[in-house]
Amino acid sequence: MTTTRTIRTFTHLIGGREISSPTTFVSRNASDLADVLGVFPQATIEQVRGACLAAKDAFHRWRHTPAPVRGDLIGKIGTAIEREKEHLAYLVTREMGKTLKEARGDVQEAIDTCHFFQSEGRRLYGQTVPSEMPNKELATYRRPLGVVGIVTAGNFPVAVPAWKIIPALLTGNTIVWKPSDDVPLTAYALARLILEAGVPAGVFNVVFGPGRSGAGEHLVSMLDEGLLQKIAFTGSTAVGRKIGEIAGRNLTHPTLELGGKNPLVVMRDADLDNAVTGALWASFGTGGQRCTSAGNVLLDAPIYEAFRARFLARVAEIRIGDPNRYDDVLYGPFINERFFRSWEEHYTWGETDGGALLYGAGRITTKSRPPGFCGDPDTAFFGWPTVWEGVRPEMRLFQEEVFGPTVNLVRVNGIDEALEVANAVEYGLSSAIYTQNRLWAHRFKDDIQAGMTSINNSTTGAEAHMPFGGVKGSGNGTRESGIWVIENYTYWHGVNDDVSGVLQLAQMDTAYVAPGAPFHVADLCVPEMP
Ligand code: UN1
Repeated sequence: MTTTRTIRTFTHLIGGREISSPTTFVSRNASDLADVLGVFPQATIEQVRGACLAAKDAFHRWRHTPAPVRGDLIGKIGTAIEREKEHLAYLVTREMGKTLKEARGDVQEAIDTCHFFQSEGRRLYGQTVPSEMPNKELATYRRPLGVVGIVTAGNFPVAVPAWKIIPALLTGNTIVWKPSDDVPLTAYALARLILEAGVPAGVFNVVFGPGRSGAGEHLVSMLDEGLLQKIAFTGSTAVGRKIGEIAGRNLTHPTLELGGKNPLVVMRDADLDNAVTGALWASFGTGGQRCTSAGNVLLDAPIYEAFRARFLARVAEIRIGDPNRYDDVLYGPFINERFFRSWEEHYTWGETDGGALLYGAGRITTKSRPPGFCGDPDTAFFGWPTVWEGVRPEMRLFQEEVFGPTVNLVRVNGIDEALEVANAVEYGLSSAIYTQNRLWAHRFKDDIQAGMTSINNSTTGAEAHMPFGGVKGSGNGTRESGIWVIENYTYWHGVNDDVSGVLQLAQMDTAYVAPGAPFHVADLCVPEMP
């Protein structure tokens, strides 16, 4: 659908001002690439530096704004997002391509995050600690880090930025945010709601542009200029490693939320209907474009054939199409052409590695469309739901994140092999097991190498106040959400307050109690112990 409405040009939001750039890019409707949603500026390195300097100038005042007052502002951000929930969700569906139901969930996750952190402003506890000296007090304080650079992906355009922005603001940091160039319109809308709530000029700044050779790289390079005290990133493991190196050489601790190839195990005693529904949603919900999507479904040998038959029957019924026009589709288009191309390439891995293709035929076109496809496939990049079997841990199909609608069925025999195979992947973000056996469920949650585990539920769908993050190739151990994220935006400051009026030397002047003469219990043992 081509429209005749005027296309609006947007600006960066830096230091309370609207700033344009010499070069621009456009945002498109993910389901109809001819539909342009807006024109956005591409920040130059000078503009990114300017944004960091604005954030640096604003830091002193913001860190001295009392935390309960900052919390109140977070509450106002939540209220603004809640008020605009339907419109924001509409933008998410158009720009990113997830269904409206999921888009509402994406926005709700940001509202939940605001609700959580609003009261955290009244609870940013430190500790009082006993001293070994008289008339001396010890206490700990959480201190903000300074200017935080935030770089986010396009698949959760509201929730994932909020996971970073909200706790960073609450704890007294100032921010420069570079949203994904797949979703600048949603990002702009979210940013305006954050500013509307009353965030002082310079505390929260937004720069637009591409990641590679653009605003994203410029922002990361500000670590080397000493203008950022932290970078927080959600995206691929390859980019995360590079950011981690730059952050490391500047002795800063980045937040890195990276890829996943998440295992979902179905044991022989599982409720198969529930497991098939869960596996279908985990693999194909959001078109597989969640870092928590299931990549390998591990099936216990006795139920392998039964599961496969039921799963394939359900896959053939999946409804796919433009979620703006069809409200019953399971998934829409690829977020961008790059994700489509790498998903398309994974078909060649299957051929090279010897995986057997059970279902799927690459890009959906007018000549090649699955039975559940609705509408015109040529308006964007849509992919067939794809299912492989005969996949083993040494294969690329098993190991690498694809970020698209594809899943591998992997045969295992018993809980020991299920765990061994589930842990054979280089990632460790999410995981799931379907079983009624409490011991198997217990062993899985005890031994699985992952940051998150579901028992009888999908690998996706973490709640907004649980620790989100992974192990191994999925990140550097930082966590988002809930109380755990606060560690990543503050440092602990230990304070000794000596009111004694004299120099008291810890460890040396401490009046440890002198022990009395030793008492030997053996003296009471009559007759003597053999
Ligand atoms: C992501 O894909 O980067 O747990 C985040 C989930 C969502 C968040 C996913 N709540 O699937």
